[in-house]
Amino acid sequence: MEKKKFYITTPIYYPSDKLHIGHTYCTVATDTLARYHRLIGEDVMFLTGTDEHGQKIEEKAKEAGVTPQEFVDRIVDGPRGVRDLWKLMNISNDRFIRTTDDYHVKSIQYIFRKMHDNGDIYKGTYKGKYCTPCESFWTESQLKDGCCPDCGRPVKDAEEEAYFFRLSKYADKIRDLLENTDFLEPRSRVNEMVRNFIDPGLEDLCVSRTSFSWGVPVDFDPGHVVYVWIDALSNYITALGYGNEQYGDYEKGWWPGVNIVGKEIVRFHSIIWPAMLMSLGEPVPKKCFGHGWLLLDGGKMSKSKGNVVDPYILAEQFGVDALRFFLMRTFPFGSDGSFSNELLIQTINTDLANDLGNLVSRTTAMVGKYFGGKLPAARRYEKEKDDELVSMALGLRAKYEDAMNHYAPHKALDEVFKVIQRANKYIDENMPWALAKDMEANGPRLASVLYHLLEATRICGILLTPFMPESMDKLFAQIGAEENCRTWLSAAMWAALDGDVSVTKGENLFPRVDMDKALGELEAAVQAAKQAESGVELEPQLEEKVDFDTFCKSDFRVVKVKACEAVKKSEKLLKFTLDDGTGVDRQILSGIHKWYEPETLVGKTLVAIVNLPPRKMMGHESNGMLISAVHKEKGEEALHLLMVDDAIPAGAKLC
Ligand code: ME8
Repeated sequence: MEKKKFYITTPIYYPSDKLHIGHTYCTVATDTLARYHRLIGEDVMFLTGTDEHGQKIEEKAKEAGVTPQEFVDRIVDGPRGVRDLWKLMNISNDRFIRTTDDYHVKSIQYIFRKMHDNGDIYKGTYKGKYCTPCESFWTESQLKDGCCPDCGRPVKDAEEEAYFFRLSKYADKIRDLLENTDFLEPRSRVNEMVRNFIDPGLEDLCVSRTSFSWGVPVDFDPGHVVYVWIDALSNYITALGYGNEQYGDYEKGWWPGVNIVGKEIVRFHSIIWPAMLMSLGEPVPKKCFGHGWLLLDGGKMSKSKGNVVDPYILAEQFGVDALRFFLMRTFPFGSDGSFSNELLIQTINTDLANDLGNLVSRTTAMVGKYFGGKLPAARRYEKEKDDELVSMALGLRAKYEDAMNHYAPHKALDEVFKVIQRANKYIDENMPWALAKDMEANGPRLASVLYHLLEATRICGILLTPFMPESMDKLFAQIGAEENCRTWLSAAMWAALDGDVSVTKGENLFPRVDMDKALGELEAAVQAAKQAESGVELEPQLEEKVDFDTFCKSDFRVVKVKACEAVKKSEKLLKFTLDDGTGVDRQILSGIHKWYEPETLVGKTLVAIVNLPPRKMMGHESNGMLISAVHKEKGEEALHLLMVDDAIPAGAKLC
């Protein structure tokens, strides 16, 4: 019998900045689901890739003094680039698409022409608003406080000859798709889409640009490039061979697939993308799942928040599987969640070191200690003591399956950990160490207890494989589970392990993390990475995505420099004593020694953000950050502290 096909995709990453833990979250989640579908026996095609065109990339490449192609090549294939990160994170994608790949470009031209020829793309003049960082066109009515409703940044007026896609024609069909099918999940996103976009009336969408050139050219009208979202969304079918000869998989039952996307791009995936497919006469995706955001300090993550959220640093410090697990365990898929290093360490210690790690190490150690590593075949089952654990472990697969099929990996993990916790309790209830005191009388019972623990561990291990593939391989090796005991089928079977199974106590799978030590090491790694990066790439403040409400929480004040000195043993840091109008001196450290001698700053009137959490730098506490302007001068980073009129009193609030 032919296996059921399952096609799953992540949104293709937009390489305008470095990848952060938020992107990693999205791709790890999709990988976990892909691995789950392989585990249950489906034929899986998992696609990821990069979305490489658009005005923003063109601008960034210009800033960096390279061609757009060189710019994206470096981010995608360069050291610590996109491919490297997915390799490190053990992402099991079957295909990787780049929208600059020749076959994709060819398909986009085919798709655009087809939609044009069937009357769904027509020429007109575009007058409206454009958000460059988001590559999104907006109508006046869609703006929020005059700014981009997605990122809150200012938009530009735009007017140019352009092609339009008759999105309005598909409004009723899209409404039907959203409201009357389970295409879009979580269901809360349906309301959002219908209320914000369908109810006010779907307008035709501008789908070509003439003011820049880094995109797929419209082959029948040179000078126009295809709107980057038309280009990017199509990747899900061009990667299967739609409109090109590179792959012949489109017709082979892979499409329609499942699109896993972040909530801010649900609009593109649940309205524009299905409408494009309708126009092409192709089936719409089976599912669009819009997951939530990982937040840092209450806002969406972005590069300028710093390297603490650099997935490389976290994976290198805590291990890939621990990081993968944390992302799936802690944040309900579909909702936003607040990331913190402390939470990551707590999760590793509680779930992995204490619960799972202890279960494995205690069980394997006891089989070693009491039976020399090989269980004897003689057993004594005690119904009232064993039944609960056995039935919980046997019932686990169904609960797990239900959660995974409903895109709720966090719930699946909840169920697995209930069994792990029950198994640890079973050790305490049955006290193997007490049984071992009289091996002659209790040997068969002790063997039975340990076998049950191995079996419960084995079942949990199978179900944890999509989350932590490498560690579960190690776990199976320790508990003596051969290939046939690692299958989906055997996850609903008791006594799959040989009666006289051999066990090896191996390395500790998940060592406990010392919170303070780890936080210190993390900070050092972050600083080292920043140092390595500084001068190589300027952090452009314009690229920061901060929504308006978050921005309003920032407290900027005028401050006067009472004293300023260089920090000993630091080449960069200056220590400021500031009058901030409160009557109590404020201390701020700033890495600007390269540009200023401390004595020249005494008496100056500056601007600082004063409500950041305190930070320790070289043993000194810093309470806020001085604001400066940075730019590049002859390839070198230049910095100017923001100085304001001395007539403004200390403590004056900037708003
Ligand atoms: O959107 N938390 O690319 P992208 C959770 N190229 N998910 C996050 C996140 C966060 N803090 N930050 C980003 C694009 N993501 C387009 C997609 S698909 C045809 C084109 C997620 O690099 C984000 O929601 O901006 C998206 O799903 C993915 O990372 C890539 O984001």
